[in-house]
Amino acid sequence: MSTTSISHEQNLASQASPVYQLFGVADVAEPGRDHLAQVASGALAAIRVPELFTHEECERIMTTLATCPMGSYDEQRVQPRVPKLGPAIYDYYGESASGELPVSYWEHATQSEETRSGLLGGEDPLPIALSRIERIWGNPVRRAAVAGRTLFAGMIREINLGMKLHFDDVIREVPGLLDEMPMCQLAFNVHLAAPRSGGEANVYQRRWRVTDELPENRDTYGYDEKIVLGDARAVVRAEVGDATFFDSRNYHIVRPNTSDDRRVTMSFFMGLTASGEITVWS
Ligand SMILES: O=C(O)CCC(=O)C(=O)O
Ligand SMILES: [Fe+2]
Repeated sequence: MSTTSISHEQNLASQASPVYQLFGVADVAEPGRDHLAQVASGALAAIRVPELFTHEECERIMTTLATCPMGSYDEQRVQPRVPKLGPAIYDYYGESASGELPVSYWEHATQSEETRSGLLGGEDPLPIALSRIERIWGNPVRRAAVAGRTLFAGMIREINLGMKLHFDDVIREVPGLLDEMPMCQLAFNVHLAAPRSGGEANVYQRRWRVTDELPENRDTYGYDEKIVLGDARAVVRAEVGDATFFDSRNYHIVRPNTSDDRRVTMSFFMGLTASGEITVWS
């Protein structure tokens, strides 16, 4: 466990040239491009934007969601089970190595798009999130594509039992799949329902390295927590309506929800492209 009390801005160098840790979590009520740039460049572990969605918007989505059946990630692969609405590229990794997504992805995408687009009292919460991110970024934010076809984005996910230590990096997981290669991948989660205790995301200052694939370091779809022992850790808590952004290529874990409340997010990845635009997908 990292219990360091070192200030992220403190010079930690034991030699003449200065070194700064720069792995804090910033709460930003009025976010701008620079905050996202700091996360993307590794100068911040995460940012939390309080109430990107209003409580009323979250409640309306949660009410409609109660009427929608949820699927889950492949339960052979992802345990404990994570209920979700909408396909993730991750669901099709094994089948997308050829640079295409299978027909079943597109079918699932079309169905889920219909459900998601009515979640906010008949309105679609995704374009609302995208326009709010666009305001922060100051450049277009649009959906990512594969062979010219728009990908699904805006998965609704309920992680009550936690998620194992893992990273998300589409260019490492399915090289060449996206039409436009992102230079950096951020995880976006807006919290539609938040637990009173537990459910924090922990982000580690640690990217994938090849020795992580040794069998003793793997834990089914995730990785053994011993690989991040000694790495700086940032704890990301969120309340209803808050949006969190972190570099998903850093290892992260979601701790179990220890309350009776639900932990529901609308989630997608954001790719920062060379043109300065952001593309999103789930
Ligand atoms: O729910 C969260 O806080 C993070 C989940 C996650 O693993 C991700 O968004 O990549
Ligand atoms: Fe993740």
